[in-house]
Amino acid sequence: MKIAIVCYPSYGGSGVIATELGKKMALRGHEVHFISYERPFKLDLFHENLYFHEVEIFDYPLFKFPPYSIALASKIVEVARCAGLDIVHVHYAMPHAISAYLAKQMLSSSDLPFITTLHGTDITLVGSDKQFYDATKFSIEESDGVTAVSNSLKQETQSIFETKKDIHTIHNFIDTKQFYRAENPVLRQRYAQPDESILIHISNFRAVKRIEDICEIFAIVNQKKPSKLLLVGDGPEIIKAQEFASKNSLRDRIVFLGKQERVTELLSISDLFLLPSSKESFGLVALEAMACEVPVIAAKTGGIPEVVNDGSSGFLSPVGDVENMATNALMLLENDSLHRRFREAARERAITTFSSEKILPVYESFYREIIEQC
Ligand code: GMT
Repeated sequence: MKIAIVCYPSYGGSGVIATELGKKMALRGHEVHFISYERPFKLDLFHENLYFHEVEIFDYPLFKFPPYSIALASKIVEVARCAGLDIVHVHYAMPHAISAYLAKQMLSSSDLPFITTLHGTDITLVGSDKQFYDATKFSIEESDGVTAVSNSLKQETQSIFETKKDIHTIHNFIDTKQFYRAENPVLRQRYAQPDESILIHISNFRAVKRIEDICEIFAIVNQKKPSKLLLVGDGPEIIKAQEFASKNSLRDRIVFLGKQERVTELLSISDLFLLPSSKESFGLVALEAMACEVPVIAAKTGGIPEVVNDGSSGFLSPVGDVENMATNALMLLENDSLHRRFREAARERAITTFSSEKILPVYESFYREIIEQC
C-alpha cells in the first residue's frame, strides 16, 4: 500500500505513535509518506520505503496567522498525485482531518480515503472547545475510518459529539525489543544511594498531568522511604515542581532532567512510574515504563485502566488521591518480592497485549478494509 501519515512532528504521544507506525509499515513493505511541518523527531531511520514531505509555511504580511490547514491540504494533494497514494492516515483530528477532507474534495476525480486516529486531547481539550466543536464533529463524521487509542476515548468521543460514527479502538503499541530494562548500576548510583528508591515521571508538564500530585506523592513516600524523583521533560507546569522542591527542602531529592531522547535508560534505573493525570486517553508513557519493568502508580481515569492492570502491573487510585497513591507506592517499594512480581507482570502485559507485532496487523487490515470499501 502507499500510505500518507500526517502528524505533529514534535514531542507528544500522538507524533510518537504516528512515526513508529509509519516506520514499521515501511519495514513491512509499504511505501510511507510522512507529511508535516517538520521532520518528525522519531523519524530517525533511512529506509527506501520512507519519504518525508515538508509543509512549507508561506509567509506574507497579510497573514497574521499563515493558513497551515490549507497548506497541508495542498501538500496532501501534491503527494497523492505524485506518489499515487492509496490512503491518508491522519493523527490528531485538529486540523489534520479537516485538511485531509479538503484534499479529498480537491482530488474529486480520484477518491482518496482517509482515516483519522483520535489521540485524546484532540477530543477532550481542543475538539470539545466551542471554537472547534463543529469542525471536529464534521471531520470525524466525514472520515472514511476513525480509530481511537482506547475504548474510553471512543465512548467519550461518541458522547461528546453525539455521533453514532463507527469508531474502532486500536490501542497504542510498543516495540518491546527497543523498550526493555537494561540494568545500569553505574547510572543508578549517580542518582540514588543503594538504599534509596527511584521514582520517575516523564511528560510535557501541562496542567492535565497534575504536577503537584506527583510532588506530593513523592514527598509522602520519601518521608518513609528515602527516595529520588526524576522529572523528565519540560512544560508550563514544571515551575510548580521547582517551587515545591524549594519550599519543601527537596531540591536535593527531585532531579530536573529536562527533555531527554533516550528515556529507556532512565526507565531502566527506576522503580516506579508516577502518572496521576486528571485525564489520559491511553498513557503511552505508562506503557513505555511497563515495557521497562517499571510498575505504574496512576490515576483511574480515561484509558489508563485499559493499559495498567490495577493490582498486577501497577495500582490505580481516584484522581487527586495522593495519600492512596503514596500508600500503594510504598507497598511496592517496601516489599521486594511483590515489587518483582509487579515488574514482571508489567513487562508481560506490554508484550502480550500491546506489542507492535500484535497491533500493526490490526492497522494494516483496517487500511485494507477502508480502501476496499471506498
Ligand atoms: O498527553 C500528552 O501530553 C500528549 C498527547 C498527544 O496529543 O500527543 O497525548 C495523547 O495521546 C497519546 C498517544 O495516543 C496518549 O498516550 C495520551 O494519553 C494522550 N494524552 C491525553 O489524553 C491527555
